Amino acid sequence: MLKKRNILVLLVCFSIFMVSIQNSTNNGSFLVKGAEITFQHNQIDTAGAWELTYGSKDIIVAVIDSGIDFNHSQLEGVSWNNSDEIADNGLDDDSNGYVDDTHGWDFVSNDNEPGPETSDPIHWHATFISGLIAGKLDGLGMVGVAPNVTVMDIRVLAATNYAGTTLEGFGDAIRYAVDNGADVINLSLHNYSNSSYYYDDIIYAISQNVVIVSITGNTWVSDGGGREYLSFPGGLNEVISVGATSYTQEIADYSNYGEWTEIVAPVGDEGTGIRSTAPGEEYFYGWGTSFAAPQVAAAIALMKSLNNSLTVSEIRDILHKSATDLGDPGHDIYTGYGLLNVSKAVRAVLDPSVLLPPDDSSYQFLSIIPILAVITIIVIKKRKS
Ligand SMILES: [Ca+2]
Ligand SMILES: [Ca+2]
Ligand SMILES: [Ca+2]
Ligand SMILES: [Ca+2]
Repeated sequence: MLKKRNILVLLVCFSIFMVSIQNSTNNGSFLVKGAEITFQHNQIDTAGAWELTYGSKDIIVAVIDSGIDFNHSQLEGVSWNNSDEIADNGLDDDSNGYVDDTHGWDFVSNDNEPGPETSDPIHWHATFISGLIAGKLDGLGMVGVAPNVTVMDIRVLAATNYAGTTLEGFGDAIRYAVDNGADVINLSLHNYSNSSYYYDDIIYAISQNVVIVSITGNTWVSDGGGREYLSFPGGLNEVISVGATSYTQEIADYSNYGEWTEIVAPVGDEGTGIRSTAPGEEYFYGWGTSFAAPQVAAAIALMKSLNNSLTVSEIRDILHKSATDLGDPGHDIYTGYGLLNVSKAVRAVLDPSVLLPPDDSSYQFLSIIPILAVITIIVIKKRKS
């Protein structure tokens, strides 16, 4: 009986709304170390965070997605490697349940090569996400929010970018990430029905202090009625649900929303979007909430690079309080607590006082400035006369 239900679930799991691609140019970019810092870095103040850290190699972001092309020059040296596993000896040397898993696992084909294979092509989605997380800061191509962290490659999506595994397989993928040292898990995928098949694995991750970041999803309905739509795992209380904003910092036309929206990150408008890495040394533009979540996951990786003893709830609290409020004051259903502010979130790890509202004395100081200016003008006038 249970088996039959599993098969039914398999047929409906993970309808991923992604993203068309086209070339475009974005305004509002500036240069850091010769690299073009595009609009999203400008809006979330990535460069401010980099004054404290580019991330630590010890911090691992698991990208549970479509498989990553680490041969891309901007992703060189980014891949997690399982140092406890000996390659190609047919043995599970580290006894983690997976044979020869030297750099992640493919839960679609059930093999040790989550990345590109001739016989089993990957979709570009995960490579694009990995660039947004950890693309190198070398003045070429593009750069991620946390250019010095490590990315773990775990594949659950088939070459079509839709479900390639069962919901239990998805749960196993989460558990693999946790058991092999992930600090943050990025889940840029969603399903319209909740499932108990992987809920215990989500709970397990949180119990091991692993933060899970997911998406509000995209329904592409522009008339307003259909976009308030709950999907999973982003809709779970335990998971950070990230929506997307336009170039002008409004909720993007394609971004789902609701009470469960926790924070938003800039992806840009439908039809132009954001730039990142793609398989075969390519750069694509894409849009969708899939590319908002990795910016938040990378921000958390920077925070953990400074202090890896922060709890999941402490990290969420900092993200809420450091976010730039958008729309109606306070948390709202469209943009949650507001736009990701990486600089402020990272600073708050070392100095929580940056999260406090400005106190009265500083307001009084500001109000003195125009009075002083008026006095100065009067003095100058008097001297002239
Ligand atoms: Ca193993
Ligand atoms: Ca082995
Ligand atoms: Ca494979
Ligand atoms: Ca608000």
